[in-house]
Amino acid sequence: DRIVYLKDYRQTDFIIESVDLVFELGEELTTVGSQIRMKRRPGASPDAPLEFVGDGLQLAGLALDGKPLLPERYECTSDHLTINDLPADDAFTLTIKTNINPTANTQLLGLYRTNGVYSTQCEAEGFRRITYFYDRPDVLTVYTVTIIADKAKNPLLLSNGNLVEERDLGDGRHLAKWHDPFRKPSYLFALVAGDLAMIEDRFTTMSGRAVTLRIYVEHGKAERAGYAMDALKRSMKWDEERFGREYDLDIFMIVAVSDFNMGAMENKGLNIFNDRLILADPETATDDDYARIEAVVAHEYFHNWTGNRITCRDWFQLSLKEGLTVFREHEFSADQRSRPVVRVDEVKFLRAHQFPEDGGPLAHPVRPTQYMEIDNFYTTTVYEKGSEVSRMIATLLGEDGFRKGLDLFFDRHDGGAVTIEDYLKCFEDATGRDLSHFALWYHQAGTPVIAARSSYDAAEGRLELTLSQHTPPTPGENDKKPLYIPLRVGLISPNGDDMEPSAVSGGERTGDVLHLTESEQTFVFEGLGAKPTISLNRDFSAPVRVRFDQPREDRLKIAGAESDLVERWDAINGLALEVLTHATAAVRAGRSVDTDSALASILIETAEDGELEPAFRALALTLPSELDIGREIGEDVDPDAIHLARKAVFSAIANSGRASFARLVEELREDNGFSPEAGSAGRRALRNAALAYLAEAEKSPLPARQAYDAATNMTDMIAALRILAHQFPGSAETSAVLADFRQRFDGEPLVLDKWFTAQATVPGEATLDRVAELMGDAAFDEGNPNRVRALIGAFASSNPTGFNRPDGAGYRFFANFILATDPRNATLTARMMTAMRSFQSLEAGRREKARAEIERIAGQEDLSRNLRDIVNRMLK
Ligand code: B3K
Ligand code: ZN
Repeated sequence: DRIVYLKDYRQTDFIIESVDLVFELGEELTTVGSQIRMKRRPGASPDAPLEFVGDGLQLAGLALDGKPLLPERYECTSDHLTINDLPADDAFTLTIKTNINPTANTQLLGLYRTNGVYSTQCEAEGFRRITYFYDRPDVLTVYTVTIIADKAKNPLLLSNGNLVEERDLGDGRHLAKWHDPFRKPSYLFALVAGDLAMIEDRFTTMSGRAVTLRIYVEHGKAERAGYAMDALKRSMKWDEERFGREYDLDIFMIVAVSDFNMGAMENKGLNIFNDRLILADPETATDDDYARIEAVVAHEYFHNWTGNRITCRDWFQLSLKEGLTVFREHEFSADQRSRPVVRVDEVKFLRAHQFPEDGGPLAHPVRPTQYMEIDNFYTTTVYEKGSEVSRMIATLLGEDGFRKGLDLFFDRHDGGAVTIEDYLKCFEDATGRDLSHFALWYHQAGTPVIAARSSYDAAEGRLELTLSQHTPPTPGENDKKPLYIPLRVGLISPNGDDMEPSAVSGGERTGDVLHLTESEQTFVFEGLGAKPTISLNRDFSAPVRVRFDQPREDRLKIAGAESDLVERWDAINGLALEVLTHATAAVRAGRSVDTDSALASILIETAEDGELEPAFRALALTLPSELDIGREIGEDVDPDAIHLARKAVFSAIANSGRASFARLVEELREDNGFSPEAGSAGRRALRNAALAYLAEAEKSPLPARQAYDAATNMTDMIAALRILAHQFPGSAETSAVLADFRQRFDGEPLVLDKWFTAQATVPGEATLDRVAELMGDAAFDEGNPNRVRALIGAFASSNPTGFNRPDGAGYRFFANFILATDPRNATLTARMMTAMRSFQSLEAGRREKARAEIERIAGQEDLSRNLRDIVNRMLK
């Protein structure tokens, strides 16, 4: 299999001036006509052939300036088209016809038809499944798209840009023609045809232009698109206010489809979404769904500037658009909701997904230098770590400096396809700060570990803080260099206020940010009237692990009173992890679990603290998951021991806080209707977290059963159902509620996904059989990625005891599923396979059984390139 290297990048020999596409849509036979106006690039060799790529294509015609090309002039297979003897200087027009079958396209990449709707997914390399082309992000051109289709079945014909023509063809078919004035790469091309419902709204941009907004969804679901529309308008406004970015076409459309490989896609003027990220109402969507919808609608919209107007030169630069857009999305969410709560969620996500990626066999830099399959690089490293890197630039330059740099980026590179170096250069030029050392964040993989030690000289009022950094080796990269790390550090006085030293030496300090640039550095703080409590990495200013052997009383102080809520949560979480890992060790050693009462007190006090917002209290009250504990332990992991230990700690907290939990459940009852707004969501989160403890303390399914019956929204309903399924498996109440839910939401696949997941994640050996049984449920559809992820994906990635059954049956089942599904949808199987990437951290028995199954997959001959790439790297 071919490997693509960054160092091999070179420009194309030909330039495309414009392309005209004509689609005659047929369910099993769609013909695609492509008329490309092009010319040789000045300076390119006069006899270089034209080399286009395809993927599984069938050529149905080829002409140059209107005359059919003789076979000796070209060479064509299903995956490439090479044409010789093209004009040295003159412009020419190439006409290519291909035949494709959208119904047979189960990969959901290129043009596919499911559920009666034609839609496309072209990023990263899907356009080549439609026609032969320069399917690469640095070839930008103007598209005109004509769609012809049966009118009764496809009243709706959409593509990028503006509608310029629409007419009946008289034979039952009709035609629509779209023109997108903005030059774009092929990965942003989109087409949708079918019969859908629509909601419409308007937005007036800051310069006074009226933009029509439309969201298309399945018939009968239009009322569920309102929240997405609201989120879209808020995103448009926010991007104007915060970054001065205005929308540029007269219409912005979103289409929700039910069969989609990922979350959503930012096609110019025509975003295509997984319907689970559009559809919401109180009865069918949870608060988390609302938050995701808001974030993803914003994310895809923000791509219009960061990704579409300025795109990537090549796919190695993917984080140029993704990391930056995630950062913009995070800032938007922080402004719409509670900033510290949003930040804590980001930290949790990064630690749960990106850190393990960075510490495992699939580790790669934010800007990789090689790939076998680019689809496998849409990772948490490229996205979330990439976002953290942009956040660190903002931390180093300040909000104004960051804005200046970004303004320059938009000015300088609008309409371009650029690199991460181009991006960094804008911040350097706008602020005068040298970012050459900082740039290493893009090129070096692995999560840095910062070790800290401190000493305080009371007589001198001087604190010395020594920080050292070390990045563990990652595959193919043993030798790590010190990074440029901005670390926000708080010094807290005995009475809880922040202290400001009279002088700081040992390295640069801007505001409360220490610039850690060496492998070891000692910062000296002078003029401190009392011994401070040190709070490291406030607001999670750098994506690092911190090892700081801090006295327990300091950690308790941070957990109880730190003004930076992110650090406060982290201290609470750290105490919980410590208790839970000790408890796990005790279980494995056959000792009884020592359930620390300091932890229980701090959790209960925080949960009851009316000064704090409920969403934060809910975060504090929720114990780290079994997966979190496994990651903290890191090696020789025994999921069963973790499960027992967590259960014991959970139960002890439940018992000691029983009265408080009962009170919270009572007080937080909300009677005046549902609002998806963050404050109400926080109250529901706190109440449901308390309910889980209360049910445990009462050793009874009744409180959850009552909550289920009383629930008036999906958040409360699914929370109650989960408590029953996870804490009271096999009880009569649990069976009754599971059956009720199944029947009540029959015909609502997105809601039943929650039902699948709640059951697939029930701890214990018995779940495997239940998952296998659920595959036979009428609502399960192995061709639909949402269903597959909700049931099998959740089982593999979020059920440590069930999936890692000591007998290896979980792995065998999963491997069989992956092998059976790979031919159908390789993007999906490769992505799901990463659930096993941390198998080396398991205890030896499970580890070897897991390895054997991964090896069994790797031993098959006809694996997709996607899956082959993942299993090969996992086994290296
Ligand atoms: N850019 C798309 C992701 C495409 C994934 C291709 N395998 C959505 C997003 O990040 O906004
Ligand atoms: Zn994106």
